[in-house]
Amino acid sequence: MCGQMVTKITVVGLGYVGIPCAALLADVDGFQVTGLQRRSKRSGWKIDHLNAGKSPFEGDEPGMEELIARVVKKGTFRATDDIEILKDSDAILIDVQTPTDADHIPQYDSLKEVSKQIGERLQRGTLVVVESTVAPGTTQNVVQKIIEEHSGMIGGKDFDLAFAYERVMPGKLIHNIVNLPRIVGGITPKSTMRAKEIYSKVVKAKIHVTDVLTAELSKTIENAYRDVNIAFANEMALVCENLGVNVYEIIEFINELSNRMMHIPGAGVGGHCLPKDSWLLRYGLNKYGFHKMEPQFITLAREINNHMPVHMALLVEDALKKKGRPIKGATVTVLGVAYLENADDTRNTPAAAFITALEEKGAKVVLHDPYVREWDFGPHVIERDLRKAAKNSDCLALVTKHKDYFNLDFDGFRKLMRTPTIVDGRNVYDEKVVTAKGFEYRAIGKAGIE
Ligand code: SAJ
Repeated sequence: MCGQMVTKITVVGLGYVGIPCAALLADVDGFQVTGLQRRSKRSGWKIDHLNAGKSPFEGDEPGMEELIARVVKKGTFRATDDIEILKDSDAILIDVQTPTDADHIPQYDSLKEVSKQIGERLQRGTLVVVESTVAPGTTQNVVQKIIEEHSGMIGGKDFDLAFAYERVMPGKLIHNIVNLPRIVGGITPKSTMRAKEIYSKVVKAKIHVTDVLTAELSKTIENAYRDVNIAFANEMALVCENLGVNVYEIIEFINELSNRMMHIPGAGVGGHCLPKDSWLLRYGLNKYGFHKMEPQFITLAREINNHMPVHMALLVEDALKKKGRPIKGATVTVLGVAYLENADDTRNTPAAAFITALEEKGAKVVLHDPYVREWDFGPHVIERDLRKAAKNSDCLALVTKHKDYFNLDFDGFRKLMRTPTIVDGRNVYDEKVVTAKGFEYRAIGKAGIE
């Protein structure tokens, strides 16, 4: 690096997006990256963990361990909770959480706090990039305003600002940042070009440049599109269950045509983005639109998708009933609490609504997940040993398609369990095989309530 200008980058928020992004940038010659994270009770441990060169992710994350070890060893990456680092940054990337509340209103506490901290320490010429998903209009109306207010500087003149959304998902964190196209929209063409310049060092795919509002809308529309598609698949799954037909067979027929892509129904839609991005879209529209307009499609899709875990509980109840066991007092083993297969991520997992629905019916739940380390959901503990979790149980209810659930020893489990029933929320088991082993089988989209 001798003689080369060093670009100092600070990544604020060390979560599923911030960590891989910071580590990848730190692997670029000439970039010196600091990850900034509050030393909170829940995630403060990550700072020391990362500085020791270790990956904090539990699920499979190809390339992550090596990458973090390498950049820490090289000395181009470190994590800290010292916000003064913001003063010493050429570029600041914001990767904090932007959840929505029970009324679907975005909770921008972290985003606003970070914007204020940046504003108070901003040096002229710094580039700020929002990577967190936000309601359309937020980068300019919230982030820019707060930074300007606390710095006395003007966005686009004294500092640059852009929105550049990520497309990561657990299990593919590095892969998606490097290989998926990126959309970058700045508040001025100069902001856009400066942000693009940074991403061009790590992104191998196309980087599209646009304005900030288009980039923000693109993110929320992209995820609303996926949510609506999944809702359609879920509704068709309920239709097929009701007519005694296997929806997955139909999906295969349809998707054989190269321009069709029917989505996959299931036990529910979770994750940090899909369950809330439609609400962000609606919020931005209500707040910054020219006229009042209530979007209908995306709202209905949210309702349909949110109903799936409740429907799962009805399937459990029906399977148990068939075996002569009332759900009240029954023990249900939940297979998987992560929202995505082979990952440790529980954000907005449909397992939560499913467990609540089961408990409302008087069932006792035992949770199993091979990847999830901790989950802040009531007094429940997560069992790691599948056989222990199934012992004396009345139902195995699969919520997450973890590979660990693929080849179950049905004979062994039938002997372990008090009542042999299986409810399959992700089309993992073959009805014929399972019923031949003496289980009562219910499944989303193919073996419904008769
Ligand atoms: N799901 C279904 N049926 C499907 C697809 C997904 O029920 O056909 C469910 C999953 O089980 C899961 C939820 O939806 O609970 C979300 O799954 P996902 O595969 O969309 O995963 P996310 O939310 O981690 O990632 C999405 C990604 N979008 C796509 O793969 C098209 C990712 O690219 C985005 O970056 C991410 O949202 C995000 O951060 O916005």
